[in-house]
Amino acid sequence: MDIQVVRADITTVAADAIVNAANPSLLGGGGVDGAIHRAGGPAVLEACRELRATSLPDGLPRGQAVATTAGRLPARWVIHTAGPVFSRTQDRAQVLADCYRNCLAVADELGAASVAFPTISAGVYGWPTADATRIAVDTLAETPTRVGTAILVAFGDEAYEGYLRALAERRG
Ligand code: AR6
Repeated sequence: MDIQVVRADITTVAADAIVNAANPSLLGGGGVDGAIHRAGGPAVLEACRELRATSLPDGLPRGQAVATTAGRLPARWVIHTAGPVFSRTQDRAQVLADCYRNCLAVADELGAASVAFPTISAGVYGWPTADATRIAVDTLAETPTRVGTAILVAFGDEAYEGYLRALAERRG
């Protein structure tokens, strides 16, 4: 899989699927979640409510992922995942890696050729950006998938530099 890094607002990225750093309720919030619901329009929230009423009555477990329509966004699907709140214990890092792995698994089921990711857990959930970007790069590079292109969307300089550093270290 080709891994690209861009500086952008993810709601403007025309990938087949964009990933939402959501929460277990799936019913919206701040940060990138708020931006995606605002730009995608009511169809995205409607699809999330439908999931809560059917397959996910208790919400989306952290580390898991589920797809909905992208509404008015320039993407075909939104893949929602709920990241872990930061703590220094190793199992929390596994849950963050699970978010990336499960988003790719959902993208494979959809047949998405390109997937754009925000820096999951690096905002409201408090994960240090340098560590969050490294987990993103390492997990995406090491997960088998039919997705051709992963687009890492940096919303600031720290994330942009973190992605580039993590990629450079992998490429030696
Ligand atoms: N495009 C790309 N990246 C963005 C955008 C955007 N429009 N807006 C923010 N980011 P956060 P989390 C970056 O807080 O830490 C919500 O309330 C941001 O700079 O959106 O996983 C949810 O409902 C940061 O690098 O998500 C949950 O309750 C990254 O996206 C909770 O926040 C993630 O920041 C999830 O917290």
